[in-house]
Amino acid sequence: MSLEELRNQIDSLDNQMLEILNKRMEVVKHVGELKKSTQTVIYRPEREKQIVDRLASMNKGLLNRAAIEAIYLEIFAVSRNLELPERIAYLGPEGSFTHQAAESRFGAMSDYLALPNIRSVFESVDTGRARFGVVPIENNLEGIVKETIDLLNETDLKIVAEVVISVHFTFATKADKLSDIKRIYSKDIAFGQCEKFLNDYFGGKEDDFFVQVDSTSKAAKLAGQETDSAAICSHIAAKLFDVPILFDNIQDSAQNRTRFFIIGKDFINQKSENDKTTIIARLPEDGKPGTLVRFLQEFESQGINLLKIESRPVKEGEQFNFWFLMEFDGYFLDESVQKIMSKHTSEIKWLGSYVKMV
Ligand code: PRE
Repeated sequence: MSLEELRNQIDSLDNQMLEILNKRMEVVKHVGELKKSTQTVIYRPEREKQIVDRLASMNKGLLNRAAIEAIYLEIFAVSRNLELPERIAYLGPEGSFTHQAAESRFGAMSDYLALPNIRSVFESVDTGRARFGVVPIENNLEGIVKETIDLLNETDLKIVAEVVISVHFTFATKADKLSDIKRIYSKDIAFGQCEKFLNDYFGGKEDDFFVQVDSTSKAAKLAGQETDSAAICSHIAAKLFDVPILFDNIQDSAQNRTRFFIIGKDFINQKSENDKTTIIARLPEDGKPGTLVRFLQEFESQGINLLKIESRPVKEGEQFNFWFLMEFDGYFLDESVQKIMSKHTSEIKWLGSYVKMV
């Protein structure tokens, strides 16, 4: 078959797809109206996952799960915007890994707001300027993001979903050849995480060849303005500032993953088949030995699998007291979870139950 004939086939399939997508949007519009009349929330991560799971399991064609998911996340983002335009605040700048995490969940169509720090993301959600916020919670190489868990402790915002993305650095430049490059911009952490690549390609260069800037997005922006510079940055930043990617995945460790929380106000997910719950526990500080051990044993006796426990110092008071951020398998209304939560109502703050991604 000729290229023209093949393209004609594609055009006709695209026509059908457009028609079907518009039909889907008609139904979505009705869902939006129904939700408006019943004051129900638009974003339903567990329903979105159910749709992707179902399609991936029945799929017989060339698309793999990741492709189906990528296409559907955009469809969901358009659907949600049709139901009610929602603004998403994230820890900026534009092109940051948090931006990448936000886009991976809310698609390219949503209305995004890049904010300079984690506290302002919480504030914008709390005051209703944004419907959801996206903040980092932990990185497998660098550990927990203390500011995020402290703000979850201080505010009444809830965890709507978790997103995990692999941190891949790219090497982007407008230079035609590597030998034309006079400087590389990036952030200190990114230089540190791409040492092997830098040694292999730029070993022996003077120190001022490597220029440290505040963010990898800024690096991409600068490299986009000069034809003899390069940036080590995220994929999304290179795309955003139109800098061609010369090498992808240049980080030393393939295991660099960051977990993000999507936060919202007054948000409760419905139960899915695979939920995780996050709580904060402030146990009595009566000085008696074994308080924490006994609390943890309650999870064991209820058959609940604990996933994480992080301790944080209480800021007020003269003593060194602690509170704990804990995560475990299950939904907050499960009988076993309720047994513990109802016994410790004054000591437990529920932060959310959401679809488990890791
Ligand atoms: C829909 C859109 C947004 C939600 O996050 C989940 C699903 C969809 O496009 O399928 C529809 C919808 O609003 C819903 O099923 O609750």
